[in-house]
Amino acid sequence: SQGSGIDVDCMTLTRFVLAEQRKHPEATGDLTQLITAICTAVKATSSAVRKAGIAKLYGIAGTTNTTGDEQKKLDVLANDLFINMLKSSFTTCLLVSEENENCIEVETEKQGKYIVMFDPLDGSSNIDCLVSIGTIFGIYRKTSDGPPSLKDALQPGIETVAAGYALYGSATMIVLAAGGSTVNGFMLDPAIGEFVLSEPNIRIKPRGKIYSLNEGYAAIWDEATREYINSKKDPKCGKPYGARYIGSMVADVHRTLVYGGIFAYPATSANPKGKLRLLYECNPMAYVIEKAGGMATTGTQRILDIVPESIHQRSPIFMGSKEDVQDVIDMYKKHGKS
Ligand code: P6P
Repeated sequence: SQGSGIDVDCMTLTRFVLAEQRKHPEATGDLTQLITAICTAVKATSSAVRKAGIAKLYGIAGTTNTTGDEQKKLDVLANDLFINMLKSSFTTCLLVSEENENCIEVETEKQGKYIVMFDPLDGSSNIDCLVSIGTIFGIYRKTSDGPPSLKDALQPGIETVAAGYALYGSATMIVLAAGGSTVNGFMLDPAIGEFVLSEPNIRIKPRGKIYSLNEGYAAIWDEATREYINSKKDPKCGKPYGARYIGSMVADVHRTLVYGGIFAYPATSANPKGKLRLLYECNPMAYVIEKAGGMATTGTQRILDIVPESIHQRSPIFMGSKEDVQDVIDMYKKHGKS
């Protein structure tokens, strides 16, 4: 910078994605346009989240979403922003949102080749106590002939074209895995309203020292989860792991990516498929974690290999440092599940 504090050559997310696009002569620029539209929706959502306490934007909107949670105004606002920005980017043909029971088909005249799964404001139960919340998105290509339909939304996570999340934390950051082999973090600079590359090529440690899950369900975990978590708290050798749980997936997964360790939302006898949704929570986060050198499993199956059967289906998930996740896979094998 030249004393004014402004970096006159800052690497914005738009520049970064454009440079990535230029590496592929056949690229049409649609993905660049799509990711730019997502950035706009994230900036507007970030502004609303930061003002919530002042503008009284939070509070019950009086409607409930498909999962029965009471929708808060910010949920509704974020969902409308993403739907409108994605549709008006002319790059999408089908959308799946946590807030909408059915797939959203883009009007014919605005259709493009991409399908986007997203959770516009994940962790919304934390809004009123000002705990960090986030947006999660996964981008797929429409490969079938004919008009977009439900089957186009039921692709396994391995078909992901790009995925990432926005964290509305002490700062607003987008972490993006866009096709290439690296994961990159972009911090929103409010002075210029741009996402600027701040964490290039994020890699997750092979092993961490933190485990992260809701221990309130310990009595209804399966035996493999119980024995694994006990081995973190009272190891036969080595030091116990630390426990951290925010209860907001984007915040817990981002800490896991940056510090290492393992995040889990396992199956319980009450919820045999756990709580987190495959299409717009598990898959995008699993894609980012794998691209950063980590792993993501149900305990017996790689998350990205699951062939979805419905758009809001849930999946148990253990994700993070590959050696920690491998320990879970070995534990499930020990308990006769593979
Ligand atoms: P629990 C937030 O409501 C959320 O969907 C995720 O962001 C978070 O990881 C999980 O649910 C927390 O669930 O059962 O631990 O409160």
